[in-house]
This record gives sequence, C-alpha cells and structure tokens, in this order.
Amino acid sequence: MLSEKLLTALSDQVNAEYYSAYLYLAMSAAATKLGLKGTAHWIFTQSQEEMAHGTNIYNYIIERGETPAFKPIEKPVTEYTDVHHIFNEILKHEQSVTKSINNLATIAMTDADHAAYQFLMWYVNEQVEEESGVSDILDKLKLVGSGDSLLALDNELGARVFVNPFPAN
Ligand code: OFO
Repeated sequence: MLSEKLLTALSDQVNAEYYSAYLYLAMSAAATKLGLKGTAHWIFTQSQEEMAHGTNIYNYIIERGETPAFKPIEKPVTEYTDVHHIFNEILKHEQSVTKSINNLATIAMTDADHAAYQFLMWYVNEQVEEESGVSDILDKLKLVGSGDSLLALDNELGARVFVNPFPAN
C-alpha cells in the first residue's frame, strides 16, 4: 500500500511525464518549422521516451494496488525563436523534472517505502543522463553557429533511435 502523499506525488509524476511528452511534441513541431528535421526527430524521440516513463509509473501504481489520480495536462508553449531557445527550454524543463523526481524519492524514503524508493532510483539516474545529454547538445550548439555546421549537428541528432526502456509495458 502506498501512502496518500506518495500516491498523489506518483500520480502527479504520471501527469508530468505525459506533459513532458506533449511539450516535446510542440518543440518537435517548432523544430520542423525551423527546417531542422534531425532536431525535430531527436525531440520527437524524447517525447516517445517521456510517454514510456509516464506509462511505467502508471503501471507501478496499479501494481501496488492503487488507482492514480487523473488531472488535465497543461498546454505547452508552442513558439520558439530558434534551436538554442528550444534546447535551453529543454534543459530548464529537465532540471524541473529532476526536482520532482528527487522530491518523490524523498517521500518514499520518509515513508520507509523501500520498494518505491528502489523503483524511483531508475528515474533519479535517468535524469542525470538526460540533463547531461541536453547540456552536451547545448555546448555543441554554442560552437556551431549556423550554416553547414548546424546542418551537420542536425543530421547527427536525426540518427537518434527510440529504445523503449520498459519493453514489457
Ligand atoms: Fe521523463 O525524463 Fe525527461 O522529463
């Protein structure tokens, strides 16, 4: 049985992961509009990952014998000036997700819910990888400027392949 507080926080995280997926769809569409197909693909793949993250938490709540609370998913921002703007917003968003995942882990720890804490560790580590991956892209963007080098980076981002981290879900 999950505590009321942990159930609420996990339910909110399902919503946050689906919101992330929706936000990244909006950003992917914006990148397409900017003519950056590879970047659009990278962000679309990120959106698919976020759906998988949300579904996995949903399944965990069900596995623990609980019912998640459902809330509306917020409307994402759809206008972005350029690719730097998009990736800066992605980094800020991932940093806010990291805070909510850490908050979830703290609740599980306070509840002495070792199973939930263990479950959440995957997400804690994933956030380290996500922030680091986006920071790397931002560093490269600072170096490339525009023109051919931006197109080369766009091609590189276009090679990302979606791998479902939870194929059993
Ligand atoms: Fe779900 O990892 Fe990003 O937000």
